Amino acid sequence: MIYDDEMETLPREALEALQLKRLKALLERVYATVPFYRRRFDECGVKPEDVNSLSDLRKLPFTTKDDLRENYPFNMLAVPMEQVIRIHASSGTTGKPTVICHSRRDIEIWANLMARSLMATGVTKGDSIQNAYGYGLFTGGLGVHYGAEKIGAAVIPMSGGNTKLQIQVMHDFKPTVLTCTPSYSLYLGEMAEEMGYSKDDIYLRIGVLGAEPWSEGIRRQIEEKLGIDALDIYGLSEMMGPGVAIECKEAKHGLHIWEDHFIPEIINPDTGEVLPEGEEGELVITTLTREATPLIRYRTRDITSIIKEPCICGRTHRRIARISGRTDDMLIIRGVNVFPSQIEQVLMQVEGVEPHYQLILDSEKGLTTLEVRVEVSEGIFSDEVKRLENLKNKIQAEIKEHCMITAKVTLAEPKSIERSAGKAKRIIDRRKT
Ligand code: DLL
Repeated sequence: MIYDDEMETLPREALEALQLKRLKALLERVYATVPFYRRRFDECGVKPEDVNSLSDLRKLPFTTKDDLRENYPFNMLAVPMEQVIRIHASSGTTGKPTVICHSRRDIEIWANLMARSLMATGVTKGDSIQNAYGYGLFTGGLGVHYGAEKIGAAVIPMSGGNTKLQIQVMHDFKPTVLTCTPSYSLYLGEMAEEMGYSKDDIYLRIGVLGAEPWSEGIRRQIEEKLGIDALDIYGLSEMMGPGVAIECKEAKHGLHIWEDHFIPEIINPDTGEVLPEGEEGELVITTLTREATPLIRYRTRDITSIIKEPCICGRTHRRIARISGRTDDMLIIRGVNVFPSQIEQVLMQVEGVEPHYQLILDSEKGLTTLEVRVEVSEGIFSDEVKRLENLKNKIQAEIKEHCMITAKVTLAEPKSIERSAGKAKRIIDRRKT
């Protein structure tokens, strides 16, 4: 089912005309109201009226997370503070948090895009949604909540954590949809088992999972454990939150990015050059309709590509490939670049390995070393030492073959790696900085 038939299936030509109209209006607006943008545009020698086609967007400078930090908290505002009705901030593991303000219209559009997204995964009015994304400054909880209400589904505002209660509710209230991070959904599946419930005791049919990278291997594990269709949802606080892009249930391949509100570009992260459609690089997004904190050519640091082929679902908005990592998460092990997702893919192919792992970085004589700590299943762990040793060697060899790096592999006891109610923390950096 399609939430907004007209917009979601708008012919490409009309969609691009709408983008250009919105882009021009946006540039006029930010140039007039945000000193930061006026200064940046002036430095580059461009005026809003120089942008007359979508490809002219390339004339404009990028905006980065550092720009948001330097303008902390409210210097990027494009509307008077009285028009702001909500303020979110991202956690800021490195440095100050980034602050994003929303006008009434921003919240309304976000709710609509979330409604589109949920419906694309197969959620309808009759569904009830166990929303286990965190409510608070994090955008997951409230983002899903407003979208679910828009389509008239019943939301259970659980937020993250309190895992035993989540299972009780999942069993007793019979929700049909689960929204949380992929890693938390695995933990919920594990806890359900521990509490003596099987797949047949829970009634979930769909999982709308995102906020962190995950692989096809993890998807299979989640679908199997919970008996659901697990779909990928992408978003970031800077754009609004969840619902920027979504996998549709028809293709279950690539995520439609809502192009009437966002213009995606893929760039070479080192040179800033725009890459041809289909090539992998850093995703850059321009917000077309955001009022309070519009962003021009915002560098997301997320790595993906644009899928050229039209989708079988009939939506005309292009798809981005599953996010394969972040530019700042790339590991360099003795000169070889590797993303955590590549290691995850290898691990998920090995029988007896559980979807819980950590990548521990350390340094030895100035060089980065990597330890892959991965849980193995119960049966295997109680096996004889020799078999464990063989498994370890096998994982090490597979990593060497597919990622071209040498990693130390440690097998961890089942359930020994800490579980998270939100985004999993998989990289532990012990290098001295
Ligand atoms: O994570 C918003 C969100 C909430 C998205 C719920 C989906 C569901 P931030 O905390 O600002 O916002 O983090 C944004 O998380 O730049 C990506 O690196 C990562 N991310 C989000 N969704 C995905 C995904 C929310 N589906 C950052 N796959 C982004 C991979 C994702 N990474």
